[in-house]
Amino acid sequence: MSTTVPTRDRTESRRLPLDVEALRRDFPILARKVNGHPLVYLDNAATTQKPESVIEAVADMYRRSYGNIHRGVHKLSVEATDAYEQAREKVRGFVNATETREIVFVRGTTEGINLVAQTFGRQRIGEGDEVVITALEHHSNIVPWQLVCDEKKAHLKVLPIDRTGEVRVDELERLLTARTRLVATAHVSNALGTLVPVRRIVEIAHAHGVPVLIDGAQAVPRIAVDVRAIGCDFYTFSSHKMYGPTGVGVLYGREELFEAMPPYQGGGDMISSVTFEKTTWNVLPYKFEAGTPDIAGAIGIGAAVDYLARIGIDNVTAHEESLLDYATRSLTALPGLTVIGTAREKIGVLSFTLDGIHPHDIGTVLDSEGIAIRTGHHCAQPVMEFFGIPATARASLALYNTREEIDALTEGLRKVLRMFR
Ligand code: C6P
Repeated sequence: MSTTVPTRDRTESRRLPLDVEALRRDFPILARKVNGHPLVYLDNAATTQKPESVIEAVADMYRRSYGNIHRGVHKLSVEATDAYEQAREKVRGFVNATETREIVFVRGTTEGINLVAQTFGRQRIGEGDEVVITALEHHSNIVPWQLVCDEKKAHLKVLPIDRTGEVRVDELERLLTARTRLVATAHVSNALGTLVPVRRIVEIAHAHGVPVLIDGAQAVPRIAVDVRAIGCDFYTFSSHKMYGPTGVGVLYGREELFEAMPPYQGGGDMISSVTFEKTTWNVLPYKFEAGTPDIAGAIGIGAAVDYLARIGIDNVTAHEESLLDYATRSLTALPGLTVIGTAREKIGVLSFTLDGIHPHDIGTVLDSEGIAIRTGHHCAQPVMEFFGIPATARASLALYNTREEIDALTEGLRKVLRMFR
């Protein structure tokens, strides 16, 4: 089992070109063929592929040291508990949280946001209060707030975006009132790739005494995230988008807020004592981890953190920036192609339309060439509505993608143009 990752030195910036060909060999699935072609996997915003070290860490736990955690005195339970808690410590270091008490394992970003909405939200939001989100949110950062606002007769307010897909942060001051209870924003948009200036948003919100939740699903695999430097109150992300297994994710919350929040779900492990008259809660973070968690998944996210730490997240950022630039230049040379989302600061995601051709047809033709992209509204229907389109085709990047794969995408799109024009 790999060792604990020390908290990163945030002044360090090791920007080295990635040896992508060597890294690709870490991902067994990248060697397969799809429809007779080498796989070109460009659907990384939906989910990333897994390196052997993550697959092995999960398999190894089931093979050699699997038991339920926090419950047994026997050897396997103790080993599993140690490994699970070691993974929590790795995640803590990865996002630079102060304490492991501030790191709760959840099922993913969606559950992280729902947890905050159903605990902090239901406790703090009352009739006539307000929650502010942005216009580029994934449904996971819209619907949980609608549920609470409907229940509490509170108002959901939306910070607009401009035609490039940048959040109008200059409008935030105007939206905040004495009734605002929370600001919730994505760090990186899954539909547009916009990198949202979250530090600035936190600064403005905090000046009004308003806490901030950040949906980091698309940021964590791509850029260094330091929750203390950002200053946010909650930060949540999914393992499966950062080269870890599905079924597990992380909710970071400032200890003081977590302490004051009621539990999310009731069950085993989240209690300190239970009688029929009264139950008291376990300490953090266990208060929010009812029932047997995804133990192997947590080990897997720990292995994913190790993997990213070995490569250096700054190197991943540099690689994806350069690849996005190359992809944007290549694709915009195609006739009738419009990039949706042209923010000055963008990472990892290239959404586009081709005049007169439905994105699903684009996706189907590309699939026949072994190229995987996502088509549709990307669970961000309000973004599509804003741009007046039903859907986009979306290529999204990971550390293992290459310029040759972008060339294959460009060639595939030429084929689409020949077929439909
Ligand atoms: N976006 C995409 O193809 P879960 O499903 O809980 O792991 O993540 C939800 C989620 C929340 N916020 C953002 C910004 C996201 O991108 C996602 C997942 C995938 O874009 C699947 S819809």
